[in-house]
Amino acid sequence: RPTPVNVTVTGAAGQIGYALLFRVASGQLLGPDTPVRLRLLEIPQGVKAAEGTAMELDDCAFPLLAGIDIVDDPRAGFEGANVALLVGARPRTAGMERGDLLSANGGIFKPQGEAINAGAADDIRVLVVGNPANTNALIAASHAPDVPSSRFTAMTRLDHNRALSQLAKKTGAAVTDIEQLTIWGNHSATQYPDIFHASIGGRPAAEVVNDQAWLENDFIPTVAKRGAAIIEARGASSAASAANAAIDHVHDWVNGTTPGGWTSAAIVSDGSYGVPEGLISSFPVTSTGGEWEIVQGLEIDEFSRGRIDASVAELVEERDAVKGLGLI
Ligand code: NAX
Repeated sequence: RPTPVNVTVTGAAGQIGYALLFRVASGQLLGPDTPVRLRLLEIPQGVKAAEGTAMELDDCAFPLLAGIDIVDDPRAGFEGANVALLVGARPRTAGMERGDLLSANGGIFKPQGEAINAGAADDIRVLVVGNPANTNALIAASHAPDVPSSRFTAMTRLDHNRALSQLAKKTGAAVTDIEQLTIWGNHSATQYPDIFHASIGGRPAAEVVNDQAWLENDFIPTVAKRGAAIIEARGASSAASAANAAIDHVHDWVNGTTPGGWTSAAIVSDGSYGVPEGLISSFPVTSTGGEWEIVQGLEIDEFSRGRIDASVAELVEERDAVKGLGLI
């Protein structure tokens, strides 16, 4: 029997945690042949609820689940971790300024980055889900100097999946017919879902859609503001779909993307497409051998350029703000 992979999940008692843990334990994160040992990292107030979730995990008798530990100390949380899903974060509450939000999250992601640096396994792979995800990933990465920055990523896969689904609905295609769609930039309302390199059943997506007004006034805002629409409808933010996207992201990172296709993930920029080096920004990506790679050589027209630049400008602002706060 193979050695279990250590998967740490922060915010394990939250709603995404509840939707995520059962899928990790059932083998959907790493595949049907890989046993997992779960480490649930919560704040002290969250420990009891995490224990309840662990009881339910026990009650599933998952064949691949090799054990569960629950901790409230980041050092213990990341000791020996191979995969870290950083879900717990400080949400924006009424009256909170952006600086307050970034500071509060710096107080979470700085010690977590340090703990990953101190104790995680050499092959550690980190996915940040907790918002502001790109900048939280940047904070964590900057406090883990011994871990390659390519191991810190942030989630835009939910945005990617939302875009796939909207495009399928509009064109009557199956989601599996759509390829090479991209989310660029920040996981925020400025993100740019780009269909100009996508194909639907082998035809250029923009040609199949043939409706620039729909693209600008419907598709892009619907994808970018989907999170708010879910809150409005459900009375709670996206949880199962966010957990699903986290599973997709790590699964593809570890097992590889399908040949010829690509997906979207926020990874550290090497300067590609004019995105300043070091920012954690969403790109079209492939994964082989456990490493993300940015798809190169795409032609970016003026419309897309403006959208990408606007989202990247927001990431630069967030980076400068956390720099100003001494968080990176
Ligand atoms: P919940 O409020 O249900 O759960 C968050 C959990 O994190 C709580 O149990 C809390 O005790 C725990 N927590 C807080 N600080 C912690 C720390 N320092 N260490 C460990 N645990 C800590 O939120 P939930 O709905 O699960 O959402 C979690 C995060 O995902 C939020 O920041 C949310 O904004 C973000 N999202 C990101 C998405 C993305 O696409 N990147 C989409 C979904 C979601 O909105």
